[in-house]
Amino acid sequence: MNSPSLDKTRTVNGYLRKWWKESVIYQIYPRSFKDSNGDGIGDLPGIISKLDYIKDLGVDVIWLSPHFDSPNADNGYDIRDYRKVMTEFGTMADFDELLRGIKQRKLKLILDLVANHTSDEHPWFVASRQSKDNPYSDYYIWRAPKEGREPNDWISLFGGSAWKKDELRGEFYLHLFSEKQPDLNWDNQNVRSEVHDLMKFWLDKGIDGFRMDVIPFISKDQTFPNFPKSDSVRPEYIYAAGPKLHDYLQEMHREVLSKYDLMTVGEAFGVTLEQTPMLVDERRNELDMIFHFDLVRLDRDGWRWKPWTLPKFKAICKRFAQGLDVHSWLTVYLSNHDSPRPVSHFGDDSPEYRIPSAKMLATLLLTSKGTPFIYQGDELGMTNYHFTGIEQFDDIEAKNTWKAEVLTDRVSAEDLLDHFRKTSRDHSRTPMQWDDSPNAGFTTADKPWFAVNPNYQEINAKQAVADNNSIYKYYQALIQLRKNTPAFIYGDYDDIDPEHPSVFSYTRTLGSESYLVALNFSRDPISFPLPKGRKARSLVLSNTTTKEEANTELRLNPWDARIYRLSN
Ligand code: TEU
Ligand code: CA
Repeated sequence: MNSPSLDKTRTVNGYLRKWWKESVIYQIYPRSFKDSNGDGIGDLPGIISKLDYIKDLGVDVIWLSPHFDSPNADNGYDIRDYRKVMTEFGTMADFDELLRGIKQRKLKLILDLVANHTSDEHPWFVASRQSKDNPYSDYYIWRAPKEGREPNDWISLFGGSAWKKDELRGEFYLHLFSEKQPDLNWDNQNVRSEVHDLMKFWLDKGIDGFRMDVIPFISKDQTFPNFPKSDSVRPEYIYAAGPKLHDYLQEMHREVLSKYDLMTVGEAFGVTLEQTPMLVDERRNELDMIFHFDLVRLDRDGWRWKPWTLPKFKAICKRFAQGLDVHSWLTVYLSNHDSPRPVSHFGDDSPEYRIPSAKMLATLLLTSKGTPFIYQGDELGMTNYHFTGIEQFDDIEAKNTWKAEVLTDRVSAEDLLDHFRKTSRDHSRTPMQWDDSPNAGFTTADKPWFAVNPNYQEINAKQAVADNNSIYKYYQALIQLRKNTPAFIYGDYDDIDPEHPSVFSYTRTLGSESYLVALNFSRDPISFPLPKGRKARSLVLSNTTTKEEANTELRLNPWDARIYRLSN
């Protein structure tokens, strides 16, 4: 923490100080980040070549999406060997060099622990399906047919049943994701010990923690009741409420996490705000923080898109910023490898407003309450991709949903494509745009593994780093501001006008320091009255050239973002 006012304190505003509460985290999806050997696929040496770019942005921690050996049914979230680097990404020597480069730059590295399931090509599963009485038979969840059918009505989050009949073993196995991602049986102590051991393997190399993939799903009610009759409960809320989740996380904390100075962040699809302290209250010794999905999926109904409003968006932000006590910490994110690009999702990716709206969203991300996560390319204002046909999609979730919905004539191809154009995970997986050379400098191959967004000629890192008014430069300024302003980290949050249809304005207050953030989520110029008795003493940062020193009201331009120091 650069701020001198915090150097010596152990608690701030009632919060215990921790390095991961004061960090800004940058997520890398290795397949799409940088290709170093011309095979069209991103790799670890490619990341090494861009560590200075990441360091210069000002972030503190890198979250690396899975780099482990995988057949890539789900781009690495289907692990075949937890102790081997995926061949396309390089070697263990490359990993060791990457970690050295990260440490040399005083950055930290967290890895993606995918332990709810493995690949069906993992040796454990290959053995498990051979028979019902070998040492690996119970590493996964097998059930006999029930009246010749699936054991219950659970569905895969990628479409279709969550049960697959294995002809070799003659039983069904559970897969909450694709058929090539069989769920591990965490009720089996041997499975838990195997996971603890693989965690230690990487921790002993010197990594600084884990992002834990769908970790709340690991415990299942193994009587496997059907879904509750009311179809209002989405499957993820059932899957995230297993009976022994907290036992297994506390055991993991005892056996592994407590032995290292690390951070953990659980991907908590299906966990409510009310359930959050059970997972992250520091006195429970489970996880440090979790990702919620309420904000990034406020416009979602399963795979379907639905309209959203700013008051609804703000209500979610307020609920989370004010809904936890000092013993629980939050994450803040607007995107990752599973979501559309923020400037297309929540901003305005038109040529006229892409830059101000991307900066406006960055202002929200970096002045909110909770550890901010930046997804690769968002610092450039990368946009969604203009998909025109299902054949352009790579994501197994898109392909399986297409099979389950269109090939069964439940919905029309055009209808599903309309939704995918707004919601698909593939939007965030187009290659990072480094410069205006062919394939955006991502690869020298003629054909990258996935299509490069054709707007790379205007939107690329080379241009951004050279342009003082770029989104990248604005992210740099915001990150520095956050690090030098404890109020943005530990300060109280208050929404100034929750019902305003277009302006999101809130304060962050720590002791005598108080800041006002005003964000215009629209193309309309708006006059926004300041709260009674509060004067904006000085403009700290804005995404435009305005110098407006406000007293009683702000005249906000389209997609304006302003940060003012308030005088009490
Ligand atoms: O995601 C879990 C998950 O549920 C999200 O992918 C998303 O909510 C889902 O696509 C439903 O719309 C994690 C990883 O982040 C994701 O990339 C993996 O595909 C998934 O788990 C399985 O490992
Ligand atoms: Ca490569």
